[in-house]
Amino acid sequence: MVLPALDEAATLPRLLRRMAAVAGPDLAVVVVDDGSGDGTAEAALSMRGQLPRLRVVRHERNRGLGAALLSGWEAALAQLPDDGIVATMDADDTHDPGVLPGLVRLIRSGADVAIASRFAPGGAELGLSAPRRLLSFGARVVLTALRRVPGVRDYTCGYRAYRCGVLRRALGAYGRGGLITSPGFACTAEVLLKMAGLGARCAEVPLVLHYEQKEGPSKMRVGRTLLGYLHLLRVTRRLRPSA
Ligand SMILES: Nc1nc2c(ncn2[C@@H]2O[C@H](COP(=O)(O)OP(=O)(O)O)[C@@H](O)[C@H]2O)c(=O)[nH]1
Ligand SMILES: [Mg+2]
Repeated sequence: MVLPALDEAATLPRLLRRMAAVAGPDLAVVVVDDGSGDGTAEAALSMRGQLPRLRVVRHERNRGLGAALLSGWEAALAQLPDDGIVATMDADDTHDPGVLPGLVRLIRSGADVAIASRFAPGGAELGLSAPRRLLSFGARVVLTALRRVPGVRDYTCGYRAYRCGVLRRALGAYGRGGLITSPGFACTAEVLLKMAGLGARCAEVPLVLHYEQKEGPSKMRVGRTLLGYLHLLRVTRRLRPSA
């Protein structure tokens, strides 16, 4: 489990407790503290009693979500075989750890990327502002029209599981600096499109996003993420997901 975290000390212990209840104490967790100023790393480490295989990777300065994901994946992949599974989710306790077993089942039954999807039948977004709903819906419509990936409705949710071998192959094919080039949260969609372009099979389970549980401010910068989507459309012009 890889958790990118920027100033999430208030929510991380609660999320990690819920995660341990679902997955058990053997779950390996990598928290990437991306230059937080609120004791995020210490808050995570305080949960090692319940999750002994929890580690923290620290960035001295804030480097952004994409760099945090890459650091977390490298740390996780170093200890996992190709048929292992790496999952990612937000650290703000709006993603239900109860969805995790469904993601793992999808990978075990043949998917390379399993997506917790707000747009799959049974999924929903609760408590999200109108502009934010518009942004995720807009990204869905535009990417479905221009960069459709079979099996995918939700291109931008960060809650996913990846088959390790396929993630490793994507990192090898693009390099660390090439897999993620989009600024802001567009990196989530970029990874998906690039992995699909290498032939990764994608599948979804429904996610009810509990944004009404969000305590602090969102870390998403809307302008930066919009620019990120434009950049993404440019860099994925030649990608052809195989069906
Ligand atoms: N490592 C890292 N994580 C970030 C950064 N920005 C956001 N995050 C994390 O990425 C996840 C998504 O951010 P969040 O505020 O939940 O976005 P929202 O739920 O879409 O409003 C959370 O776990 C954040 O802590 C960043 O610059 N670096
Ligand atoms: Mg979130």
